[in-house]
Amino acid sequence: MALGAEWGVSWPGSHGSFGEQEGRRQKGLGKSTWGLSRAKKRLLWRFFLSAFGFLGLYCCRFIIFSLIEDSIPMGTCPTATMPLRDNFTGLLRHWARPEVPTCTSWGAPIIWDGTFNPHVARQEARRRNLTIGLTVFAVGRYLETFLEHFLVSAEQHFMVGQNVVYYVFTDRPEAVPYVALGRGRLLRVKLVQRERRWQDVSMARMPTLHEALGGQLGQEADFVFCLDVDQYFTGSFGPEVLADLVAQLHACHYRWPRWLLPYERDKRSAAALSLSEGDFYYHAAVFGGSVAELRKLTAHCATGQQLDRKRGIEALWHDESHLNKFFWLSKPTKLLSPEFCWTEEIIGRREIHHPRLLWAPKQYAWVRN
Ligand code: UD2
Repeated sequence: MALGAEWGVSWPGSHGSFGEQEGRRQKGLGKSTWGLSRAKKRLLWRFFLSAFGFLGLYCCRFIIFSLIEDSIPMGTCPTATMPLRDNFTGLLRHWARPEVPTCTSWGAPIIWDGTFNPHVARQEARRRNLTIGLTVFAVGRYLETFLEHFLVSAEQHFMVGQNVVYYVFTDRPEAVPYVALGRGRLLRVKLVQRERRWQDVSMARMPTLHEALGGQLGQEADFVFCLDVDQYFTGSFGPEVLADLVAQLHACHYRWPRWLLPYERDKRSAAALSLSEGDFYYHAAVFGGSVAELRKLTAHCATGQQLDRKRGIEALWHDESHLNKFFWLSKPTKLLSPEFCWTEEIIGRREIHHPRLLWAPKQYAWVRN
C-alpha cells in the first residue's frame, strides 16, 4: 500500500490524499490543472488520437490504397502462348519482364518497356512508308490549357521520323497555337460544335471521328491514334504501338480483379457488361488502330451512345464505357501497358519503368466551366 494512502497524508501541491483522489477518480471527479476531470481528459485524448489517426489515414489514403493494389498479383503470360511475334516489333522478349503479363488469353501482346525492339519497329514503319494520324479534341478551355504542350511534346516523342498528320478538332480554329512541325508532319484543324456539357463533348468525339475516318483522315492515314488532350508525351511513343486494334490498360485499374472494374453495370445501357464479362479495363484517353478497325469501333460507340440517349440513360464513364464494351466484343490485337498512359499520382510501382505519356494536372472546375 502507498505511504500516502496508509497515513492519509496530503503531499504539498497534491489534490488531496491518494484515498481521496481514488474516490474522486472512481466518481470521475478528479480535476486536472485545466479544471477537467480525468475521465473527460481521457475522453479528450481519445478523441484527439482518433482524429489524428483518421486524418493520417485520410492523407495517406492514396499510398495505403496503392500499397494494397501493389500486392494484387497481375498474372503472367502462359508459356503456351510464347514466343509471340508482333507485326511491327518482331519477336517479343517476354522473358525480359517476367513480373508482368505480356500477353492476353487470346494471344495479343501486351507491350511493356523492354519487351520490344523499338529500332525494328521504326525500320519496319519506314519500310512500309506509313502515315500515322493523331487525333485530339481541344474544345473550350481545353484548348488554351493543354493543346500547345500536347503538340510540342508530340513533336518530340510521337512517331519521330515517320509521316504524321495531326487532326485537331476544336470549336475555335483561330486559337490553335502555332507549333513548328518536323519534316513529313502536318497539322489539320477541324471545326466542331461546342456541346453544353463536358460529357457530351467527350462522347461527341465518337461520331466525329467516325466521320473523319470515312473522309480525308481515312484516306491519308494508314493507322490512327485517338488521344485525350489533357496529357503530354515524356518518352518515345513509336511504331511499336501500331496494330489493327490497340487498347490502353488504364493506369488506375490494371491491377484490379475483374468484378471490381468500373464497367457500366446497368443492363439497360448498350455499354453494359455483366460481372462475368470483361477482360481488362481500357482507358479511352488512348486508342488506335487501322482505319477500317477504327471505323467499326467509332460506329459501335456512337450507336451505343445514341441508343442510351434515346432511353434517357448515360453510361457511367460515357464514351469510355462504350469503348470497353466494344473491346469485350472485338478483342484488341495489341495492348499498351500503363507505361504508355501514366499518372504521377500513382507512386511506387516497380513495373512502371518508362512512362511515355503522362496525364497533365487538371483543374476540373476551371477547364470544364
Ligand atoms: C476520362 C477519360 C476520357 C473519357 C472521359 C469520359 C482520363 C484521362 N480520360 O477523362 O478518355 O473517357 O473520362 O468520361 O481519364 N474535351 C474537350 N473539352 C471539354 C471536354 C472534353 O476538349 O470540354 C476533350 C478533351 O480532349 C479531353 C477529352 O475530351 O481530354 C476527355 O474529357 P476529360 O479529359 O475531361 O474527361 P476525364 O478526364 O474525366
